[in-house]
Parts: sequence; C-alpha cells; structure tokens
Amino acid sequence: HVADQIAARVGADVPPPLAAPAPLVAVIMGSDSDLPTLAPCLDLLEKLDIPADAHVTSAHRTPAEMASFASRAAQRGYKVIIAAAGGAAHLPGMAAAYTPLPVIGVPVKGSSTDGMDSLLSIVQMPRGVPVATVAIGNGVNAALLAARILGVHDVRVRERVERYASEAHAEVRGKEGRLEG
Ligand code: RP5
Repeated sequence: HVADQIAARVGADVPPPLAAPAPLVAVIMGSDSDLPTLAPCLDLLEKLDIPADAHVTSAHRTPAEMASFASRAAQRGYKVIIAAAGGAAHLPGMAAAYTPLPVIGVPVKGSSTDGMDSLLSIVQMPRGVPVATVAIGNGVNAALLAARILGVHDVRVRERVERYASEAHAEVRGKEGRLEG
C-alpha cells in the first residue's frame, strides 16, 4: 500500500540523520489519509534531488501544533511549504497565516463533492494571505512549483526542472510518432 511505503517518511519530530541535507520543502497534510495524494509529490521532489520531509498536522484536530510548526518553518530553514487537505481544507490557508514562506495548496479529493469543497476552501483566500493552489489531487504540480520557486536562486534546481520538461516533451513527441506511424 502506498500509504505504508511513505509512512516511514512521515514523522512529526523525528530528526533527520546527521548527514542528510536540511529539508527545503515541508510537505504537510491534514491526515495520513492524504498520503496517497502526496506520494507522487514526494517521489518527484526526491527525483529532483530537493530535500523534503513530510508531516501530518491538522488545522482542526491539532491546531496548536499546526500553528507552532508553520510559525517556526522559516527559522528552521524551509523555503516552501506544500500543504494538502481535503473537505473543509483549512490547513494551507492557516499555514500561510502563520508563515512568510510561499505556501502551495493541494486540494485532496475524497469527499462527496469530489474535492470541489477542498479546492474552493484552499483557493478562496482573503486578500493578504496568498496560497498558490494546484488542481485537485495534483501533487506533481505542487512539487514542480516548489522546484520552480527554489530554482529562482539555485541554477542546479532550475536545470533539473528544465530536464523534467524536456523529458515530458520527448514523451509526448514519442506518443505523437506512434499515433502518426
Ligand atoms: C482533512 O479531512 C484531511 O486533510 C483529510 O483530507 C480529510 C479527512 O481526514 P480523515 O478523516 O481521513 O482523517 O482534514
């Protein structure tokens, strides 16, 4: 099960091994039931060689811990927060209220409204507290947007983003070829 595979990567306050680079991206989610949506996001961050870690913290069930994590995130060295939640998805917006870091919201599909509730909860932020919202369930775009943000100041990350785009380009051209042939 994918959730079991990544569960090992989710640990609220487990310090990384000493040799590991400090995580630049914090991937937070309202529940471990959001893990399958974030698996492709975590995999892509790893593929792009961007150090990241994952935490379950809920705007509703653990509000004090969530506020503490988000308010210390910049000081702890994170550069971007990716926040996923479903239903009444307040986690990305609340995280953005507690941090000056860019926050990318991932609406999670899972309720009776197929994720529309989550999308609207995340995207309809009030003036002054922005959340960059990707499509429902699109953890891959969240990882790529985080990489683009980091790439502004890190040419190696930018090159990896460009390589990802060329691979996607080649893949589509390959399919075109097969259809034409
Ligand atoms: C949200 O409620 C979580 O982000 C999750 O998507 C949803 C359901 O959570 P569980 O009841 O599965 O823990 O806060």
